[in-house]
Amino acid sequence: MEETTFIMIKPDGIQRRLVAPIIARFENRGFTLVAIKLVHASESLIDQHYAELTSKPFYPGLKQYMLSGPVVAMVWKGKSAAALGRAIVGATNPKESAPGTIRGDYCNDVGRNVVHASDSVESAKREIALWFKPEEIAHYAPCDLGWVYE
Ligand code: DAT
Ligand code: MG
Repeated sequence: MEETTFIMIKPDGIQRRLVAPIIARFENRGFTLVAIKLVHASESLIDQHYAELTSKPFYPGLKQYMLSGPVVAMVWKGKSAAALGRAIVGATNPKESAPGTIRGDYCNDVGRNVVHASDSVESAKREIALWFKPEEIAHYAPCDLGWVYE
């Protein structure tokens, strides 16, 4: 239950006023919100966040998109948070993201896929450390945990 994942609402998610519906998906699934902030990222932050992708042909467009407005950076906690977070967000390419996932319900194009989710426990640790200082992470136990988890 201590696992955490990094979820980010991308600039199009904010511009399209999807912040509340996206957050609701994680709350409804029993995740615990432990960090949240609105960030207009720097070039260096985006380069570090997407370090594995900087040589891809689509990277300049991805970077311009990620710098085009603020994002909502969040850390969510829960059992299998990284894997479950990916499942809630859906496949990278909206053509493959299933209805019922965030991308499957709100996106049309891979370059405007409204939300990011860490792809593994290791990526989550790296991304959380990149976007948040340790003191920005809250430590508390929601009162309904016994009703979310057996
Ligand atoms: P994900 O965001 O599902 O983890 P990723 O890490 O492979 O996917 O890529 C990061 C983002 O880059 C992705 O959300 C959208 C963009 N992207 C990935 N592949 C792309 C492609 N073939 N063309 C355009 N944009 C792409
Ligand atoms: Mg990824």
